[in-house]
Amino acid sequence: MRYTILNILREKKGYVSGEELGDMLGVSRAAIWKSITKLKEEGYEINSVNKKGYCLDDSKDILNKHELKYDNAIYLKETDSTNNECKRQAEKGCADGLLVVSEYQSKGKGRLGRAWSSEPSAGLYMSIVLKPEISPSEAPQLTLIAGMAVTKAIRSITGLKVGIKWPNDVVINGKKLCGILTEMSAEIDRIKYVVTGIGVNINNSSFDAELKNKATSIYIETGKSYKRSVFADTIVNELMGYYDIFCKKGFSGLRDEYNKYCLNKGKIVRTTGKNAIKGKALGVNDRGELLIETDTSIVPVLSGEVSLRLENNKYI
Ligand code: BT5
Repeated sequence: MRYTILNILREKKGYVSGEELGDMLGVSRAAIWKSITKLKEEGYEINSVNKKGYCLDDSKDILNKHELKYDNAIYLKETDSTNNECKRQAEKGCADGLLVVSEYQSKGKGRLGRAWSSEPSAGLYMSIVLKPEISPSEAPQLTLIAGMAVTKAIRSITGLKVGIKWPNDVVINGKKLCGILTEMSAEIDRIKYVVTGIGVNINNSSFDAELKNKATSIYIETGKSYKRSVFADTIVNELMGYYDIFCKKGFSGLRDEYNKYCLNKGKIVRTTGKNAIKGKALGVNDRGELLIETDTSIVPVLSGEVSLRLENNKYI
């Protein structure tokens, strides 16, 4: 009942008396008061004024199952990692498209054993279970698709001109706003499931010394707070739209759009590690590999680290 009350207060955008709410729902004013108290405990800001009734301040960023429009979602107050929770759900046989969103991650993960800093209630931590009929070697393409979904969502919600640093970072002004981690469970030639995890810095007002120079948030870039639920729903909708195209046509159907978002394209990049190469990035091919034009040839890079040289000669 409390969410019906919440929806009414949201629609009315002003004071609604306890009596009116009681009449609408066929319950006593005391029952309304109880539900309002519960909503306040969940973090909603509801003003109660004698003789006027209740009024919702709808600007607050509250994340819970009710705030998520996407049907197949699990919301957790805390988990080790939303990727891990998705894997546990997938092992229990959950459906394709299950979304897990959490307020906080105690062991948020990046790639290669790195950590993802997960400030409680500031960032968005979400993962989705996908069961595409593709070969394991194509799974990294889902990371690219998730990057496109996040980029499109952030651009449409905030107007910020974010882009993708191949393969998995969504960045602006040389700083990282979002990271994506795709993991899979597979047999030699068949995927059992893929988990794509997305972390977006939304309302973080600062970062610790280690991240300060390389991380940013939507709040830092715009000066405005946003609702994480809006980002979660928009990202998952964009992602499912791209996923549909991907399942029908493969990554080749999305390559041109990816290249429009890809900040590496046309820039000098260098790979790291053994046999590192340096050259001009030409964008990605139909398999999602980054093509790098060196002095002698064009080399497709499958995955891994690629630094990108910005106009100020700095690498990110
Ligand atoms: C990533 O790894 O960027 C993938 C991050 C995926 C996080 C999501 S959150 C939901 C889901 N559940 C998880 O447990 N993970 C996923 P990588 O490219 O390896 O980058 C990791 C590096 O980014 C770290 O070593 C830091 O330098 C930096 N970093 C850590 N936390 C950050 C943050 N909040 N914002 C920006 N940069 C961060």
